[in-house]
Amino acid sequence: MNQSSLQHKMGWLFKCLPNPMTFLLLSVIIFIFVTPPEVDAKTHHYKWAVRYEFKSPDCYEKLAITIDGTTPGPTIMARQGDTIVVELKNELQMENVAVHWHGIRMFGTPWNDGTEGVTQCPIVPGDTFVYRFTLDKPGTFFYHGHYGMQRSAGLYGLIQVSVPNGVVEPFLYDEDRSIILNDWWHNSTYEQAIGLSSLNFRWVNEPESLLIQGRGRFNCSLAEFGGKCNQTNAECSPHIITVVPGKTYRLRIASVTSLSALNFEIEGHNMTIVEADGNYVEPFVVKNLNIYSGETYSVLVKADQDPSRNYWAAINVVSRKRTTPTGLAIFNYSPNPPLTPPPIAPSTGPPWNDTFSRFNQSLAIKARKGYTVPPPQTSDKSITLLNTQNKIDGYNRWAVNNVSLLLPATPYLIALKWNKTNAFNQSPAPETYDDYQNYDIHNPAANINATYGSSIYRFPFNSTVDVVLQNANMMKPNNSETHPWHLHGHDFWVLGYGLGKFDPVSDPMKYNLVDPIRKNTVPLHPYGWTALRFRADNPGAWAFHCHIESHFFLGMGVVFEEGVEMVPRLPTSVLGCGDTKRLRMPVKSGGSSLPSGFIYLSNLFVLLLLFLN
Ligand SMILES: [Cu+2]
Repeated sequence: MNQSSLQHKMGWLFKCLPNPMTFLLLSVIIFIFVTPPEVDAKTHHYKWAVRYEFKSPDCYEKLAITIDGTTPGPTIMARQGDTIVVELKNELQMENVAVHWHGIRMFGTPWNDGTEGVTQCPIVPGDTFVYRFTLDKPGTFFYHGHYGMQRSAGLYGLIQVSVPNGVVEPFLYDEDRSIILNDWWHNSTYEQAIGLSSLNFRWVNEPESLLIQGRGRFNCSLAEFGGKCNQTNAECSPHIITVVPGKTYRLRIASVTSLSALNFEIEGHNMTIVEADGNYVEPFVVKNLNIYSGETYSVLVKADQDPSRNYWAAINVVSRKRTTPTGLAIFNYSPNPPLTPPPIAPSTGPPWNDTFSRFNQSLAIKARKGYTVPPPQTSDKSITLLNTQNKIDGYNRWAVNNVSLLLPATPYLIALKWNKTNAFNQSPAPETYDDYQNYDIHNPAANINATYGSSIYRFPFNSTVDVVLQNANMMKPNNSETHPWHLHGHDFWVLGYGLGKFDPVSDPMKYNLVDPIRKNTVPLHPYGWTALRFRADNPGAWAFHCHIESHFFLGMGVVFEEGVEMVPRLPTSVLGCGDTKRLRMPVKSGGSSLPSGFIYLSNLFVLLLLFLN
């Protein structure tokens, strides 16, 4: 029996009993009848201090958000079924914080998703918040700031989840290497945020540098204040990927960029893509990999070239006109000196505007044979989300179906659980856009005005939902951008991509219902559409948004709710803002007001979901 069918069959039980009694009773039943598979599951404890420090990741010094002094922060390495506990202390002094665990579905702990405004109140300066969650699947994931634009200030790191002991993956390799990719600006995130949200709009512009594993290289002769840029600073010496000739490496690549779509390649080496967003994919060989913000991939690379020299690992911007120099790391064949530059110039990547080849790469990724979880063959509901750039009262915004999201002061999950109906607009969010038949996606909208909104989409628990993302022209003629959309709390099936306007009659007939890839982040290509299907089987409130930091900041997102009545009483640690100021109770260390037996039972519930998944 798979997880969804069990949840479906038990749906009546959830409906019949009030919470949290439902939850307790179910947990006891589970405890009696099920032996969890990961008997050796561990709990990993971390204590992190988040603060601003002067850093020079691309040789130019600026303030960056660090975790225990580093950006990227520490890599979390654990196994499927393990529990992660992060005691996060906000030492930013003048700024709130929240950290999202990207790709981890948070079964049973939706309040620990880390999305400020959706699942929790922000962590105020000086406060400590305890994130506790279970790693529901193996794969490559990451974490990042989800308050304001803190990801682009450097608050991010990798999560590497191995298969449980005794489980074998469907490919072989000798060692792992982490490669986290980012874009980097010299302006502060304050300057960026205020510029974006001013009536006198200031765009963030293209990044000054691209970073590989937190390291890039800016040409200091271009720096306005030369004294702050130092090409000999050890912080900006290139990242080194050392390999032994003949061995095969699994490169775990994650893109946390704030704006850029990237193309990654290793000079002279083919890469075999085997994993995307924690899902096995049918292996296929590429010379280079397009990766969008919010995506992760594993690729296998064999060190099978001339071992007497080093090679470039290079990232280049695609899908936006390129002004940022290539980001470089050194693929170092041991025992060559790691910093010896390769003898030839690095690749400058494919043409930035070759949408077609990127579109084809999207189409080429299929679920791995033998590991395919076919999607439900029909859906209960379909919504269409038009992506547009708009004006509201003269301000530049991004909108979905002409509504630009404003996160309420009371986070959605809390408002829903505590029945704070004034916290957000209770009328349903729009399921399609105005004048759908006649809307011309290839030209700027006739009416560029949108409205602010805080409505959400509410789906019956366990229903199957289709989402069609529709791209369009921006306010400027002949411009349409790539938007990588990320769904919290779920993996969805990618049923199809198209270029042009989605046809609700003929396009669904072309959906891949056999072996679609499951992902948590997917690109919406310029002037194109992308169709997804997911099962609303994770009780909670979940953000679904463009992963470009400035686009989400300017309203490009929506919120989904399902089964919120099944979420047990929230820990008081997530409360304390908006309408919940008076609800927050003093908490002992540990960060949760729930009795420990209750937490134990909820962990059992999570283990059951893992077992059945
Ligand atoms: Cu976007």
